[in-house]
Amino acid sequence: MKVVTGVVGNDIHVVANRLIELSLNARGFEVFNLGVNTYLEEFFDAVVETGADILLISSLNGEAEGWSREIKLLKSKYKNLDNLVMMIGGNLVVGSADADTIVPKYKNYGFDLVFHQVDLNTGLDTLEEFLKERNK
Ligand code: B12
Repeated sequence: MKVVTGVVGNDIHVVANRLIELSLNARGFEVFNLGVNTYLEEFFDAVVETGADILLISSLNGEAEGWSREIKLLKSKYKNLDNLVMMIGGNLVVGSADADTIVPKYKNYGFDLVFHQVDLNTGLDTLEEFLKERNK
């Protein structure tokens, strides 16, 4: 399956992004890594261009919260994205807040899978379970 990934907004934390690419490759996904400093339009354009099944967004400095509010509106401008699996993780707020507050908020923004301060392998295991259930 194809995954588009990258770090949203003006966020330059690159280490997790590289690990995500390597880990997805090791699990057999085809990865299109847009890297750091990526804007939402660029993510959706890349999904359309590559025919990706999954969009995996990272945020380390927390600015995803601002950007994510625009997702529903932006996504509605693209065709054929109904089956796209939307996943996000990293530090999903500026400052601190617990996952019980953050996860429902991001689900409401349109994400299927949300991981606030969860390690990458746990997140990718959950993604694989999610895909297995969905394809039953
Ligand atoms: C190194 C670092 C930097 C370097 C980045 C160098 C580079 N080019 O990558 C420099 C010094 C440039 C930097 C700058 C800044 N930083 Co900085 N930085 C860090 C630091 C120390 C380590 C980050 C790192 O690389 N970790 C190693 C990787 C492997 O771990 P990770 O990032 O945590 O990623 C794991 C998980 O988050 C998870 N994950 C990540 N994405 C996803 C996605 C999914 C789907 C899943 C499941 C999991 C997942 O998987 C990874 C592996 O398990 C952290 C603090 C810390 N100890 O984590 C702060 C930190 C991320 N930085 C922070 C901040 C605030 C900044 C600045 C705004 C500081 C400033 N005032 O200028 C700037 C931001 C610049 C910008 N435009 O983005 C904050 C963010 C806080 C927040 N969200 O509220 C942190 C947490 C420090 C802190 N405690 O305040 N930073």
